[in-house]
Amino acid sequence: MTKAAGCATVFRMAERIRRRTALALAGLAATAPWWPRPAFAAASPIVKPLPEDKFFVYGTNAETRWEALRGIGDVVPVDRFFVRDHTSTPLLDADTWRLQLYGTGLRGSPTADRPVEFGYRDLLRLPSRTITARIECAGNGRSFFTTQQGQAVTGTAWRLGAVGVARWKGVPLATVLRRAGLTASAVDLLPQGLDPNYVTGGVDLGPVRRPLPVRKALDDVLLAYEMNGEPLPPDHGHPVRLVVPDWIGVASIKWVGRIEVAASALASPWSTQYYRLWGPDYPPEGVLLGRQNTKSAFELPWQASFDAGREHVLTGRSWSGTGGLRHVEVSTDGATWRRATPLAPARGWQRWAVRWRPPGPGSYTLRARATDRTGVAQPDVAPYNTQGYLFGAVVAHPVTVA
Ligand SMILES: Nc1nc2c(c(=O)[nH]1)N[C@H]1C(S)=C(S)[C@@H](COP(=O)(O)O)O[C@H]1N2
Ligand SMILES: [Mo]
Repeated sequence: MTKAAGCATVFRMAERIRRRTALALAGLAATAPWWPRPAFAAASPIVKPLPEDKFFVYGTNAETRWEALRGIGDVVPVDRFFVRDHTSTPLLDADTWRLQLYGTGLRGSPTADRPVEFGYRDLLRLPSRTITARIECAGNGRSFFTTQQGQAVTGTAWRLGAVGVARWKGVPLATVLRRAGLTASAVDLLPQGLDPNYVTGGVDLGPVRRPLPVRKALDDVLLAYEMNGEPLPPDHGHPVRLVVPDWIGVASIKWVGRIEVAASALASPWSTQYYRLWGPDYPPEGVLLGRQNTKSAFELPWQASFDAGREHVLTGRSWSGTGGLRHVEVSTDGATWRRATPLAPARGWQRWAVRWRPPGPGSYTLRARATDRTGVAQPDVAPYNTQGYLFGAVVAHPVTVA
């Protein structure tokens, strides 16, 4: 297929999505506050089906069940990819969508009401890049602070399924920033979503937005318009989202509509109030989160049951935001560890397997522990923080043998 034909196909697919959702687009901003009004809030916060065999649903969020990844390659299909919405999935029209860039870090310091603009077709015409990258919520594993360490934390009580790997196609953010007139004095970006404002405790915090250092933006961040070979689905940011490899999920702003580019440091509630580490082990002002940590999970249901008297193959995955893994070990008796066999190739995360013949009927605890490229292994205990971010300790996975 020629490049132009490829674009046309993508565009036709996008067009089909657009027609299906056209009704939703009636009332776009009549009166404009300083941010664009939310285009539309769907009746259900998440648009795609969330069958019980693939997801746990918590309000506006849906967690992937790990057993739904068994036998699946590195790339997680959309039908089981986790969703984390602060409010609800908006249905946006790719034809009228605009990316607006403004701020003191761009040549001529364009203002928010006279921004530099790119349309969907403008992005499709720019040189594209395709990457396999993981998106993982900073709160993934949060429930284990409570169930494993007896600590109270705030936020969605995920197990380990707030993570997924996909093939993302789009335009490097660096390309768009340079075309928008990025200057050498730019330090921070503030990408923001077009989903409804996040309101909590009676306070309107505005659109979801979080500062991103220019250094990271120029390194490997993508403005993605395709996921696994299809136009981005509504729940994952249609028509365009950021993909910020190895960083906590909230950096990967979905439904991105505006990006402030500033010659000074930027902040938002997502960098001052949320997504910081607070607790007795941290300084009073907290620690700003950026990179993800190292985790491991078995491709098994919680409380999985196994037949006694025969050998089983346990499979799982390990991953790290610190740039690759050395090895993974598994323990089935709480005392001894053996190396898991890596399943090649590893893109986004490392799949692995170990054989297990349970010694007899009863309850067992399975554990998997990854060691990252720098030689740091997952610890037994995760350092406590009030909002339960970055649970990186080894998870005790209960199973029964009968
Ligand atoms: N605009 C916008 N972007 C967003 C969010 C959101 O609610 N609104 N959630 C963030 C969070 S906290 C995570 S973990 C990821 C989840 O991406 P996914 O829903 O595609 O899995 O999107 C991020 N981007
Ligand atoms: Mo998240």
